[in-house]
Amino acid sequence: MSETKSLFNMDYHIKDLDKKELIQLYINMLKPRMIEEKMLILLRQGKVSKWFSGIGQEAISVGVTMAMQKNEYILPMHRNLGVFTTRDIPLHRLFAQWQGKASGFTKGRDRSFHFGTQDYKIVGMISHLGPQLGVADGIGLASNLKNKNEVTTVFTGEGGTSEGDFHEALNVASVWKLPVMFCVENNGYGLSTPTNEQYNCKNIADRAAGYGMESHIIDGNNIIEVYTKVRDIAESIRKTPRPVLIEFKTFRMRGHEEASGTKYVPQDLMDAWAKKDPVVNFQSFLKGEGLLNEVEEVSIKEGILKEINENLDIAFNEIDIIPDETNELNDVYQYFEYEEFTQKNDTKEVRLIDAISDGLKQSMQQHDDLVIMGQDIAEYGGVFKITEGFVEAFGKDRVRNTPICESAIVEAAMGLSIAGIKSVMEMQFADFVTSGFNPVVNYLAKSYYRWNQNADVVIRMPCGGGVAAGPFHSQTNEAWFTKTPGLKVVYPAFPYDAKGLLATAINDPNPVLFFEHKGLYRSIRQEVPVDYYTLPFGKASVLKEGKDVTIIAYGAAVHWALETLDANPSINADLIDLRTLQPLDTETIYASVKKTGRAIVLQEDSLFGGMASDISALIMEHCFEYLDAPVKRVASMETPIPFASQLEDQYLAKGKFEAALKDVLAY
Ligand SMILES: Cc1ncc(C[n+]2csc(CCOP(=O)(O)OP(=O)(O)O)c2C)c(N)n1
Ligand SMILES: [Mg+2]
Repeated sequence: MSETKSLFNMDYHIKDLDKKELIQLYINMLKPRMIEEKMLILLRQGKVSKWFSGIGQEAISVGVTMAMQKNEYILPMHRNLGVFTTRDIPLHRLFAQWQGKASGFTKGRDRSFHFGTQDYKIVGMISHLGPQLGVADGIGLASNLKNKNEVTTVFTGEGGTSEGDFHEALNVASVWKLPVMFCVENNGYGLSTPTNEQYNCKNIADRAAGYGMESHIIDGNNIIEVYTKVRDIAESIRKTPRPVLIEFKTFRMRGHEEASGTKYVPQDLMDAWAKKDPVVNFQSFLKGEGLLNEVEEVSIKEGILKEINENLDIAFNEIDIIPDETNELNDVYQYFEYEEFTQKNDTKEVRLIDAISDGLKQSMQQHDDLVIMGQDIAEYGGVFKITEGFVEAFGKDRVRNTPICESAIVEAAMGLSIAGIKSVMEMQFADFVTSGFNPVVNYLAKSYYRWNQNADVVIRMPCGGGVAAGPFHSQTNEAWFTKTPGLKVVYPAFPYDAKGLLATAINDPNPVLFFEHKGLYRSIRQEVPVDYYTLPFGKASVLKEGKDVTIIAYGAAVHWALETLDANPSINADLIDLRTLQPLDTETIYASVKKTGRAIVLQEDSLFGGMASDISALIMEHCFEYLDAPVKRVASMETPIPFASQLEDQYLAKGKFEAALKDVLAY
């Protein structure tokens, strides 16, 4: 077969493709087109909710998916229906997903294409667009670590390339030589914003040079060009793992979403691109070449229409979900059967920092594919030296220095989890989690609830004040995370707890934020079992027992309370160290308050919206009749954390605790 032009002069260089493959490409493009045409009718009838059209862009979804192997992950966007249909997802499940029915992929919990499915190796987007680029990095990393020679493909629009996630993901992929195809569908607009208001380089592909990465520009409306070029690029990546940036030139033929229209798009632009319709052109080419006749065309269309209608019937006939609170709550966290490893008698006195380091090292031995990632953690040993000697013991594959890309590394950890690998990320300082905040609270936290994909990730958070480090190296920001369903939050105050709880955090398949108080790292010592052991989440420890008042604290505040009690031996108090904040051991709190009738909650964070407030409210709701005094919260000042030590001393709650405790007792 020769090189031929289609009706509107699109060049098709069909190379080695035979008739069967060409017809398959055609069918695979026609199916999403016909589904969309049906959806537009249903949308007008109010039978489906929002719709983001991929009409005119089918060649990209279909060509790319056909170029991938079925075992390779694809991370599509909101206009990539063709990815889902080409992977042969049963249409009734797709339709059920769009109608919020149980047989969709998210049990009605998320809409449209916001889902993933391990069965089809598809990882759907979250609304924030960019984060999946870094998730693809993690899946690519897993392929390299397991020598799988698989390519991961991730999509974004040109609008999404303006997000920091894009820059971070490409940078990490390039530095780590990850086998990821970054596919940018440049369709002229991001919502109403044209490309000249979105970026200021000629081609998005040009950016690859800046990341030290290969790039290609492909006519996204030409199915043959998309398929054959991407097939060759993918094959080459499998042989030589590396990231490649591909810019597909295409156009968005309908509104951003159906209700919003296209008034802002110049008509001549629309007309010019209509002539490049990927389906119409390819069909005319096939007919011109004698590869498709009228009878075959009609039969193909009838077949697809029948499939659509039959599957729509199945989805429409499915009953609506009946809400059940227990079902919802049970799916926030993956079930985890805590396994107790009992400590041996052999103990050694160590500092908090040593306990964490030993615990981490033993978990690396326990789980032989556990990966740890963080800034300066390899040869340098981390800024606190927790991972000193780890590279020598476990190698650079498993002990990974990262670029300063907090978002991309949290996302990569998510990707590793999708590919079945546990990871621990060291946030250099807990303060810097803000630069990776979105993927923590929106991706890691919500993934299991949305589509039953756990995030087997621990983020270590060196935190806390009292070290004269100023507003950006002293925060204790646990309340940002205890607020978010889906995350577990651990906050030990002692070496023994830190080591055992870290082991459990790593065993637990859910995302865990593990707070480590920097001020305690080298100041607190304890006899700690030498061998590997675990401690359960959700069990506070009662450090002192007394009958007059309940003191509830965690982290450094536990030590402030201990000092206060040591200085006031006449005070007869229960002192509860929470150890984990999510899950929270309310049972121990309530039992103590019911005994003492008085409660004071001490936290290092500033007051409003912190743990102390919620614990106080819980005591009020559950123990009101037992209280002899109002519950007291003691916390740091409502200011950022100041640097100068006399200001910091004034800021911290420590200095206010003793008086407040005496007030509660005297009430
Ligand atoms: C972080 C974030 N900011 C803004 C939006 C709103 N939004 C959703 S899609 C979109 C346009 C995306 O444009 P582009 O990446 O070019 O993809 P296209 O829709 O053109 O396929 C915008 C602004 C969002 N979902 N997330
Ligand atoms: Mg766009």
